Amino acid sequence: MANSFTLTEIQNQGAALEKTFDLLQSLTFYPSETHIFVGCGTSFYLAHSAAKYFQSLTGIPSQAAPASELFLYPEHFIASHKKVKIIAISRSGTTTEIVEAVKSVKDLENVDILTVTCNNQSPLLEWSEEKIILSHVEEKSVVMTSSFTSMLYALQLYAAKLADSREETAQLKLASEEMKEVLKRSGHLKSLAENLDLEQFIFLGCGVYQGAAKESCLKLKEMTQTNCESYSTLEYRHGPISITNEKTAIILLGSEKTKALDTSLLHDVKKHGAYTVLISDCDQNSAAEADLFIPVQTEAKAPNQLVLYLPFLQMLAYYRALALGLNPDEPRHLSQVVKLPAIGIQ
Ligand code: F1P
Repeated sequence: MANSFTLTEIQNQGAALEKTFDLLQSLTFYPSETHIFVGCGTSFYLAHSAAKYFQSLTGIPSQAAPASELFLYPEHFIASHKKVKIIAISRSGTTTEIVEAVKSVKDLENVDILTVTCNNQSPLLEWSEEKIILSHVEEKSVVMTSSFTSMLYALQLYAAKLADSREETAQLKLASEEMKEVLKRSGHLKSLAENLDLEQFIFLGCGVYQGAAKESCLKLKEMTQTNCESYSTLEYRHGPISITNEKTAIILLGSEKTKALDTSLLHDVKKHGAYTVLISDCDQNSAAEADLFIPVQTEAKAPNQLVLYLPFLQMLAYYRALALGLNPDEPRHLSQVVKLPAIGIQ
């Protein structure tokens, strides 16, 4: 497909990250006692990874929540004696649940809002003490690709700022510079995508890689309606492994830290017939159990290199959509923004 918005947006991620880096250098932020990262769909999976990255860098307790749960169960997330920062993440800035979530907590005395969005007209901005507006990420597609990497990257830079870590900022800069090289290799999963004998795809990852694995699963589901699931890596043995057979592809987002565990899991699922893919910053020798190994070659130390895992997985979904005769720009039953009629929050 020569004129696919999705493809163009995936391919332009490198340039978008560089602009995001420059923007973040000009912004100032203030700490808070706890952080809650909220979003819907892709933006929620981003929240997963961002919260873990943030806590590991700053030591500030952080968690992720679907935006809907913040307005339904605020007591699960907000303690009256603690100062809380809500990180509201939304490409459109207009998704009903995120708007309702922010509306429901914005006037609480102990709550501040930081909005991260690609829409400078979002109503969230008016209610926010702090703002990260990535107006340079103008996606026309329904599925989020470049907006995922840029908003995640912005929140990594935000964490590095609050941690006052020049080392981490320098590492993150490296990652954005390396994105262009990664994009040149991002077609690595094309033949896997085109193998229609494979009927179910499982995406595994733990730590910050878990949110990225969930997002990769969502991309494939949205663009191709393929039967796919995602788990924290070692959870796969605890039940889900039962569905593994020779029509299963297991795609593991691994890292140097987990390489022994990653290898032994791949060994186990291969025994049940699965085709195994390892995407990792580990060396080739640790990838012996993978039918296909995609090295994330980078000078940036984990987990600053996280965004570099995504292009391979976004392109997997794109190529599979084409192989199935689908238009990646027009996912079934999905629109760019989910807007609900009055949802009657009590
Ligand atoms: C979130 C979201 C996307 C999904 C679709 C509908 O949007 O759920 O994850 O792919 O485009 O919207 P947003 O709140 O980040 O704009």
